[in-house]
Amino acid sequence: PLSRSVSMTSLSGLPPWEDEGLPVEDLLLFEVAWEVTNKVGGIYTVIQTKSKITVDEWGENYFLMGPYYEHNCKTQVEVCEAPNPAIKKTMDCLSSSGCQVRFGRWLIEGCPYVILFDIGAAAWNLDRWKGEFWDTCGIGLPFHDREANDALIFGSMVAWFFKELTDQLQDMPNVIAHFHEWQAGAGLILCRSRKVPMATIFTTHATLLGRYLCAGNVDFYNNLDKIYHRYCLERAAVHCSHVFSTVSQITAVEADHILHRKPDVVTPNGLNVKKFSAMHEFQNLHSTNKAKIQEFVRGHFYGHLDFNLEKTLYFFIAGRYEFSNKGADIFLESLSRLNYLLRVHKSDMTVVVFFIMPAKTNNFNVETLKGQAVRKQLWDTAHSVKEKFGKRLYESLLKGEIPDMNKILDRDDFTIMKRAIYATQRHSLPPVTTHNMLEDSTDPILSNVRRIGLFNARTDRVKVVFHPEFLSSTSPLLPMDYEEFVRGCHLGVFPSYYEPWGYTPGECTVMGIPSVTTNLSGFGCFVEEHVSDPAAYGIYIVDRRFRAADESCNQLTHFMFAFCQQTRRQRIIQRNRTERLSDLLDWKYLGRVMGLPRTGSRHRPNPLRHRAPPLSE
Ligand code: G6P
Ligand code: 1S3
Repeated sequence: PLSRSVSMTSLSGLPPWEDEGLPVEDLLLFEVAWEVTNKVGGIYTVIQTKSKITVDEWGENYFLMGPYYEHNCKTQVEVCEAPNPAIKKTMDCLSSSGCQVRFGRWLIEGCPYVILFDIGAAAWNLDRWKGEFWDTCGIGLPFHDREANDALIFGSMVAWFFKELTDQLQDMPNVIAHFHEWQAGAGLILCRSRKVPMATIFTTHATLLGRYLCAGNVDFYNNLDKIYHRYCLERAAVHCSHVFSTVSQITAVEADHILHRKPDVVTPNGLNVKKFSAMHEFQNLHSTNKAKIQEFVRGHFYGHLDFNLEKTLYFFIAGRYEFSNKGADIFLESLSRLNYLLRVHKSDMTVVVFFIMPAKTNNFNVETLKGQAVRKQLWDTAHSVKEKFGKRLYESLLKGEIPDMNKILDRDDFTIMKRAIYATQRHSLPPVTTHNMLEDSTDPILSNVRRIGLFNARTDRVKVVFHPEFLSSTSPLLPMDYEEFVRGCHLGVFPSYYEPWGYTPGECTVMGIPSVTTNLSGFGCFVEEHVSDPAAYGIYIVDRRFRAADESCNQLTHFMFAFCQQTRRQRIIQRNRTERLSDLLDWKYLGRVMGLPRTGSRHRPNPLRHRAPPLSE
């Protein structure tokens, strides 16, 4: 049976349960990750987005395992009894030995079963488990590394669970467990060293060393004591697993060099794509959400609104604030060049660029809030004058007269309007940041804005708005959630340096919004491989691998400048094309086609492997 075999693939290259026709009922599938019900970064998105399609296929035989946190459990999980008797017995066994394990349904699409392990309640075992781990694989975890210690407690409980479970199950059903990232690695190492009869998969979403080496501005020396043992854990998990996978080809190369094992399979990250019944609904959504962004811009740039909003484009970068890993450095440099180009070419286009990256702040700043208040006041004034105007016009028409337009508004009305206009005068430029920054003088975005001088002057064709907080529909400033905001923008710019996959450009794609990515991001490489003319489909790939930084900046500038020269019609056509790529990123497709389109006749042909006609067609 599968659980006793070492190889997860057969001669045909298919997984044994497909090749041998092993029914799903004879298998139990577990996914183990620190981010199950616990959002830290991208792994949460991976698991959450593919849960529906996995439940559709595996039904009652699919379980997620993660750490128990009271708040996460209370807000996301419907606790219930485990319906599978073997799992229930296993949980009872752990509980009677002093561990706390919860079972329930995670309230996301598909409602998968979750098994959550209480790390705190089992912490009294830590010293013993550390000793056992050392005896097993010679990896010692230092006292002060809380994250690694928690990972070991989690792993020890998971391994204990699988030992008990497979004892209960005897031969059937077989157990497959998929572990994600080094935090789940200890469980895998322990299962293998204890010869638990199960098949194991290990996926790394980034390598520890890769991330440290690329970040550049990380305090390397003061983190040295956290790196080596974590690296050992990661590497041991990689080598212990039956099947090792990464989320992209670029991380596969990194893993081969840094972890010394070539991944057996690359499993690109997908999304749960929702199609609208009306084909052009996403274009309408662009329009309505752009209108909301325009309202914000009207307030933020009050007194300086001498640019045409009909000829204004909205670009943005968003994500964790890793200045150089996420490419905010080359983005700013390219914006300065774009500003220059638009000015010398006397372009009538304006670009408003949003940086949505959370930093330490002390709430919104007064100038930004005032902007929205001034806009509101102008709106109220216009509204009350309009009411008066309408009433007088109506009265006059009732008398059968066309009113004298020069007299329909009186002196008071003009006074109110003049006062409202005077209130829009300002003596400072529209602010670059929307919040009071706690580390204003050393903040990397602000420091670079100061260096390149993009201060939102009237002559600037590129304006910058740094919103150092994630978006929320309850914000008094820009009341939109992230999805609405993305839909309202024209271009997402993500010129990352270290990005094993990178969900942000993919999220733009499925919403029909063009984006910029790089050939150092997993997503960028994936698109380069599967779409022959990515730019025509609204995915611009900056070469950060084979070009010097200055050349990459020029390329990015060129992409943005060319984008600014498109007509509205061309943008609409391009958005339609971008949206057509959604299928390629859908788990429905990626979850099934393990080898991707190029690998064989089982897979449907990829319609995107041909050149697209020019945008005017
Ligand atoms: C969508 C709407 C159109 C609108 C256009 C604006 O396609 O359906 O009605 O004109 O967006 O596009 P733009 O690129 O100028 O924001
Ligand atoms: C990682 O999360 P991150 O933002 O730390 O995993 C994500 C999911 O696989 C991936 O998209 C991202 O590039 C990695 O960096």
